[in-house]
Amino acid sequence: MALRKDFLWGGAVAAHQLEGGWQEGGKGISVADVMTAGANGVPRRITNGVIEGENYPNHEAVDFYHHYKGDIELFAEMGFKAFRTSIAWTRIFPEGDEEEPNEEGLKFYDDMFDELIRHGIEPVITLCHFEMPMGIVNKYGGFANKKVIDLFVKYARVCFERYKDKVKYWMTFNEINNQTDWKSDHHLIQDSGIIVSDEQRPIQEQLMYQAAVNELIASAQATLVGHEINPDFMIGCMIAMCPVYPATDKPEDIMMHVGAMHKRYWFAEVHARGFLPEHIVAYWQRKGIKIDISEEEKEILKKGTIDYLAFSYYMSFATAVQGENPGFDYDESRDLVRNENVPASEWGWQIDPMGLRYSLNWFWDHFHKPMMIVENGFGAVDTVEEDGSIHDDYRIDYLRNHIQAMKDAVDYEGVDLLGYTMWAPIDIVSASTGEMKKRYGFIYVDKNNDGSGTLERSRKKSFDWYKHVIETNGEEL
Ligand code: P53
Repeated sequence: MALRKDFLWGGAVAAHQLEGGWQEGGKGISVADVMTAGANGVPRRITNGVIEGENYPNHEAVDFYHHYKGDIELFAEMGFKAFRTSIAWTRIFPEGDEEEPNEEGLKFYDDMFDELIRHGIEPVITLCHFEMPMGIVNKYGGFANKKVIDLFVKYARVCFERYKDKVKYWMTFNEINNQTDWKSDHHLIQDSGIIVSDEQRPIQEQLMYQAAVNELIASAQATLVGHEINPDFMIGCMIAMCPVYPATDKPEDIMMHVGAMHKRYWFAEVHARGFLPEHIVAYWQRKGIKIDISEEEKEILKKGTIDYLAFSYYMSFATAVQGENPGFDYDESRDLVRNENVPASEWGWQIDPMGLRYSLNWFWDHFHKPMMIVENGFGAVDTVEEDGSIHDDYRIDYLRNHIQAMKDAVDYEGVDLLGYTMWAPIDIVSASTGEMKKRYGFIYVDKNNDGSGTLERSRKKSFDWYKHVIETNGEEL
């Protein structure tokens, strides 16, 4: 088997990481707007509102808001068939709970989608990519609150209705499973809009599970609404796939791998199969975690399953059992070990192309749903030569090896793959660190960590390489 003829080659980004224009067109403040710039090993801080004198890299980002026409022109030059981005919830509902949507925000995406379509590029759209309105965080406490389900479904309905003739491929929540690492304040606010108060610290894990369940219900409900509006919609989930290998062949480590896969991927089980898997229900009971879910909501989960499974893949993890742990309960902040069989990037992300083939097989064997790889890429420091050229052979190597592994899963194992949108075709703000210098793009943007730079765009060596990959439908890497 080979890649399908209509394979969706392209690139992926998220609104808050490239648009900028944080106060333009009536946009409200999102969780990304209160995150400061961090660095490698230095976490981003979440400030109480926007504070004068702090560096918030997402406020301007790379100003796609004003540059999108030129940028799309460059994507078209590479031959993109698809472009994945997100709608900033705060452009449509600035606070999150308004009666009426913001027309100027809707208009911006109308124009941008038109521009893509004019170039023959299919928009692939995420509804919620780490950019929940701060209004929802402050007034409702984020997704731990059931009321937020309705706010999300309303927002989804507005988008589906408005763009029903322009967008076919949708995703509800980006990397819904990053919050598996529930001890991380960063993941809780990014995924669920939760800022944990001192009183809530003891129930932090329960808060995460309740928020995730509410998101899964909201996702299923939105999927049902979307299919009513346009039965041709393809509505998917989006999972951060970092397969967790057993570090050794000790039986306990194998079970630890099973426990880790359960904890990281039960989200996908609900999205794809429509019910809460037994292992997670058993875990909640054992830990005294109380989850509020009605019979009616369970019915929604059952009916609103996904049409395709989208996932990101950057790296694999490895785990080994640490001491007494009969439940093989995986704690992501404790149970990961370095896998010495694979190298790592400067940011410590383990580079493992075979892990992508493994992931495609794991998802396929579990769910038998069509898949899309909606993120895969290499964050690295680029050097601009005297003449302005950038020789990013390390990026080409990373992508080549991963695309080869993806093709192998199609050729050898016959998995059903719809497309591949690499992260990110143009340099943008890093989600985890807020840096500019952790670059992913084929297109260089002259912008630095401290916010300086002309925002000028230029082509890296990888630009022509990817163009050729698309031209040959992945035959020549
Ligand atoms: P940055 C963790 C693990 C894997 C992917 O990440 C992750 C994360 C959370 O940061 O995020 C995804 O920019 C995410 C994108 C993000 C991209 O990976 O930290 O969906 O928004 O930019 C790359 O290097």
